[in-house]
Amino acid sequence: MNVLLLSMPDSFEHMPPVAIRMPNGALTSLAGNVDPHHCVAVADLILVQRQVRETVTRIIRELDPEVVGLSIMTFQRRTAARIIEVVRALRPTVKIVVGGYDPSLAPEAYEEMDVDYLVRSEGEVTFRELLRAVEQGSGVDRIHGLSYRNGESWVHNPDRSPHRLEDSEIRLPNRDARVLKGYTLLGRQVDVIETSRGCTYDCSFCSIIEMRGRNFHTYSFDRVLADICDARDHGARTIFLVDDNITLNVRRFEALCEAIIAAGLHKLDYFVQAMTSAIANHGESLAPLMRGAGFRYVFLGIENVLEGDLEFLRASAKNTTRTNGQNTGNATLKAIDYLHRNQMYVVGGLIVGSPGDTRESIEANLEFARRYVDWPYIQHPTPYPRTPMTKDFRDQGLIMNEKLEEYDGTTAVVRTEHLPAEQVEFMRWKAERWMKVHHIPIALRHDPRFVLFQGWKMLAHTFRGSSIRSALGMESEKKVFERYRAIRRTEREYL
Ligand code: B12
Ligand code: SF4
Repeated sequence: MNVLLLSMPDSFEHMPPVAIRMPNGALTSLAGNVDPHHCVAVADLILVQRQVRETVTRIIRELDPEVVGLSIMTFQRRTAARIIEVVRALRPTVKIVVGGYDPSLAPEAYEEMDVDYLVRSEGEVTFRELLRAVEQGSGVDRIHGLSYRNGESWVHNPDRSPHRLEDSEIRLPNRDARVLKGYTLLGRQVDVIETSRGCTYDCSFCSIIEMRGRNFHTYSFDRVLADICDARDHGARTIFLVDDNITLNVRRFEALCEAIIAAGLHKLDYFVQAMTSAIANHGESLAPLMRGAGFRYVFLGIENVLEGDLEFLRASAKNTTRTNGQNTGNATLKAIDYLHRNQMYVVGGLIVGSPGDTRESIEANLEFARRYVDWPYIQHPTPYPRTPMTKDFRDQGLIMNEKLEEYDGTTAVVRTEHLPAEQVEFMRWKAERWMKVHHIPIALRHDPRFVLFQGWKMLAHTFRGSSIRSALGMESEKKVFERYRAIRRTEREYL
């Protein structure tokens, strides 16, 4: 059968498509795990953000798929609904399947759409079984993890347990299935790799626990190294490790760094997400190994520098440093110090706008970011389906905006007890633009060609909304902010 898999074009403020266009790892993993006689095409629509309708139409005409699958996050739901309409109009009898975080956590939202099947949580085996059933015209009622339309109603089969990745059931991704080009991270071709899945923490803003429960499974190093080689052979020079929490098992992470070095794969650049506590408590041995293996940017889940906010976010435990078995305070500064001493850069993941936040508490976090992080990745708490935080915000009546396409992390959709949502967003936006400018000399040293040719576009993106009048101080920052928000609104209309 011909199968088309699509990821959505929607991006958010910290992923300017001029500089960052990453592949969706889920779709190549699905493509690598269907029965081999199927012909699968993967199209990451982030690569054609301004030609979505034309591209989907062209690929559907060329491939003539019997099944079309879409991978969807919550802020992409509206775009997904529009793409589904386009696909249905072109091929009325095609089977449409949705999967990913949003369909898994809010399946009811898809029952109103013209969708045939919905895959909940991990998809490789469920999707493989679904294609077999569609091809053979057999029933789907025994496929775990699948929901399907049955006349006017929907049937939700029992859940599928998380895969034990250790048993090698999940084969390598199929990167040959990609039909669009142009992946980049600051001018170098980028690819994504998984070494593990799952997390045992339960931060209140994170969707992971509702998605798959509290567990942690790992791929063998042989498989991970083969995956990195495959990404490199497909042209990647930068690798993004998309593990939910690779730092849960620090000894394994250290051994992985050693394996990357031993395999000679340390000449690639690596990006990874990490907990501050793991880096702070094991940085002495871990950080030099990471640097040796080629890690360059580390996305640190700092979340907040104030204890009260960390408690609300349920993120205190993963941000605590320990000395001689005793908790000895916040781990963030120690973690940053280890990374900096080993020539790595810190992408500072912070969340501002929790219910108790005041102007002063937000400013304390922004000031921290100005002083210590190399690249800010500051977001607002966003009430994604079924997270514990969503319930807290709803109970307190603090959710101000129900337009899901604006749930992109940098649009404040909740207010605090003391500040309106817009004020929270304004403070972050104003501070963050200048923090990004400070990183340009470092990017210039590493990627001079890219920064010289594309740097101005990145600056234009960062400062969109500004004008000559505002640069001369003849217009207020609030006015520029309003223009920026209007531009964001039009950007979100992908088709
Ligand atoms: C890596 C990652 C990123 C990377 C993305 C790199 C990339 N291009 O892949 C970066 C850092 C750039 C990123 C950015 C964002 N992310 Co993010 N990210 C993740 C993370 C850590 C892992 C996702 C991943 O790749 N997993 C590996 C793949 C294989 O698993 P998977 O995606 O779940 O796919 C499986 C199933 O879902 C299913 N499936 C998925 N799609 C489909 C489609 C079909 C047809 C089928 C059948 C099955 C299926 O099968 C797959 C294989 O088993 C998750 C989870 C977490 N712990 O935080 C968050 C997460 C997905 N991100 C999230 C969000 C909100 C964002 C941002 C909007 C803001 C932010 N928080 O940073 C931006 C938006 C990016 C953009 N487009 O502009 C949310 C989504 C919540 C929601 N309800 O929508 C998550 C869950 C984090 C959270 N807050 O809880 N992210
Ligand atoms: S540590 Fe990271 S992956 Fe784990 S629950 Fe918290 S935010 Fe989610």
